Amino acid sequence: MRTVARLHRVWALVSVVSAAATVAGAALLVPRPAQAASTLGAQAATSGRYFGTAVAAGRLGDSTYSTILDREFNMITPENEMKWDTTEPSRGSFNFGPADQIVNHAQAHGQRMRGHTLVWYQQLPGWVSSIGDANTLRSVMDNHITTEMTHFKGKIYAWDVVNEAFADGSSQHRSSVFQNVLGNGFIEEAFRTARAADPSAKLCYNDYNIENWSDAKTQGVFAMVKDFKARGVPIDCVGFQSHFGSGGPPASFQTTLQNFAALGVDVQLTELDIAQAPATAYSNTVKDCVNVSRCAGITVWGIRDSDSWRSGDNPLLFDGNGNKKAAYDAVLSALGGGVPYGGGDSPTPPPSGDGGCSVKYTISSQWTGGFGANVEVSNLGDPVSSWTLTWSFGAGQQVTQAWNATVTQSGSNVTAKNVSYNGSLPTNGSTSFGFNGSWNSGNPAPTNFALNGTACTTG
Ligand code: 9MR
Repeated sequence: MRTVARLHRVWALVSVVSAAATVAGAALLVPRPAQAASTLGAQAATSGRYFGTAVAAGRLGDSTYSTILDREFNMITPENEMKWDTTEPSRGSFNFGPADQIVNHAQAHGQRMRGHTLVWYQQLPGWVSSIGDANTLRSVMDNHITTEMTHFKGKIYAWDVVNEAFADGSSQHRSSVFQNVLGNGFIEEAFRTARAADPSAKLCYNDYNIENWSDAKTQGVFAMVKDFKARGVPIDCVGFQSHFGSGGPPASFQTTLQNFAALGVDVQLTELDIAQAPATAYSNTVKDCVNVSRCAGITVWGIRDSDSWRSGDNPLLFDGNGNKKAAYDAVLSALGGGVPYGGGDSPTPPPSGDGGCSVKYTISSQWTGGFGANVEVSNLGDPVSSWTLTWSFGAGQQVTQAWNATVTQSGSNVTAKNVSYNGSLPTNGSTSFGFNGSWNSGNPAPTNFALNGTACTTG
């Protein structure tokens, strides 16, 4: 018996060695595509971005889970562990244990952290939601922000300072104890307090259903960020949660990201998941980010389908066994394109004083009979407080819907006017707007743009 067992062992060893030799030989003869050697995090890093996931502390002991986590992801958001009900379950009594577990894991594996979240109407303990006195609530909120941020100081790349403060389908704040007791100013108060607590962390506003440019909620958040930037209220980034149906992102998502970025904030996709995870929907989403230079990175909301808060939708990049899905390959490949993070989304305009204007006209998508276009106009002359951009279509195209500008058309002549928030264009300032249109025989780009009557260069 002993001899037989030893023989088996020897044979097993020989098999392993010869299998390894075969694999090594094949690798020498048939070079694998470069992409196959990459991971989501490494591929995102080639353009200066990160690729992250939500992590649950309770799953770190699952080796399938942690193996994928450490191989693929270089940014981590705690799924629940930094929320108020966990971190301050009763007033002044803080519990950072579960979150520390995740932060320690991240530090040991070279991963950065997004902090999620300091002020949110959900997962909020009853002792907070029952406060009715403004002074008490203000001091409780500020103390919560300061204590939690101080605990993690220097370890967090970006904080979701305020989460989901806007009402669904509306440009107004939702009802919450913070809104109802402190009024509109609670968001500003939270951001100012956060900046003082950890000046090195990026401060984000995070929300869902703000991906479609024409939605009222998107416009409400946009107006808030614009106002914060104008008044010097500290804000560095906006998180677009990106919980999508199987169709993926709305057609205007890239425009939305670009318009927010143009306010001077980073944009991030913070909780991405897509029902049924179609490869194309994932690919489109990633492209919308990597085409915008201030889109800093993407976080998916969980690793395997079985880890997801919407597991019935199978919305993630790995199946329940930890195998890569088709969407994984689509994401990896889409991460390879785009512009560098922070690299500038448009060509540097000529020096001021040249006068005139330049226009970059991009057909962002085209299908039978229809197309979407983005128009970026740069003012190279004196500052203007309102603008009209005109052009004519050469092949019977017709604008059907526009955002970020009011567009009318008469015959082939198109007139686009600024909307309330983007009329002012300093010298060398630029703005973008988008539209959908129809076409039949052809869809050539217009060349005769004029800004307030002055001809523009194109390209
Ligand atoms: O994925 C989180 C889930 O485990 C929690 O039960 C839930 C509680 O509300 O929160 C989920 O995460 C949410 C995130 O914190 C904020 N945006 C929506 C996410 C999905 O509900």
